[in-house]
Amino acid sequence: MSYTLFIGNKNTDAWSMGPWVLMKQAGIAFNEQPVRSDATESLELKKALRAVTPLGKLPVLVDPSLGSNPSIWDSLAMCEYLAEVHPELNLWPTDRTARARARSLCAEMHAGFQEMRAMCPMNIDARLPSIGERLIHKNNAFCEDLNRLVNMWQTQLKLSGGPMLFGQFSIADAYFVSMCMRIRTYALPVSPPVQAYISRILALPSVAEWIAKAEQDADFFIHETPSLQA
Ligand SMILES: N[C@@H](CCC(=O)N[C@@H](CS)C(=O)NCC(=O)O)C(=O)O
Repeated sequence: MSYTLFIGNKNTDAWSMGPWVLMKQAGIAFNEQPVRSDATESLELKKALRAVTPLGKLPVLVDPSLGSNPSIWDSLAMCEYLAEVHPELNLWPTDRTARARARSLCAEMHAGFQEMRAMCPMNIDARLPSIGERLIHKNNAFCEDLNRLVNMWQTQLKLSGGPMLFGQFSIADAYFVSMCMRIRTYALPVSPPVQAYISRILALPSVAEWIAKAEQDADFFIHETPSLQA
């Protein structure tokens, strides 16, 4: 029996994109169970998800080999779990120092970048440069998030020599993929090395596949988008 990954809408569900890209890119087979993200408040989403997690948030990874409690209901927890179950895939960097840094970066993403997340929700098939420009000029907290992201990636690419954050593709790249999508949608200004990194991420087969499906699967909801309501 293989994994099942519950995910949201491919155009907008940033948290689902990371584990999906990680599994695809690493060649880990899984069944995909889409749950519409516009049903966040409805019973339908809660019913579909309650069977696998009481929290009702996406994504959820189900591994039947775990027996009667087969769910992992947080994106970082599932990345850690997959790295543990598939050590041969080197999903984290093999070097201990690099691995400690990679974990720190992912933890920072998991808990931080609140303003950027709130003001620039992932919306893959849209192009919203005027919103990006307004945020750059009017929102200091947003600019701090963006600067931190750019500095973090630039420093890390310099340390590893690229092409990915830690040399080879790792959980860290999968974890930041939704930030690459936001930078594209809102045309956010980034340095040339960071722009080149984003282009390499977008060219990964797994990312290209998600984007192509997101463009077919598009829907977007203004109530989820504070920056569009001004
Ligand atoms: N920290 C969680 C975040 C999960 C999350 O907030 N998922 C959103 C979808 S992007 C969700 O399910 N929202 C619905 C809700 O909050 O009820 C993770 O890393 O998996």
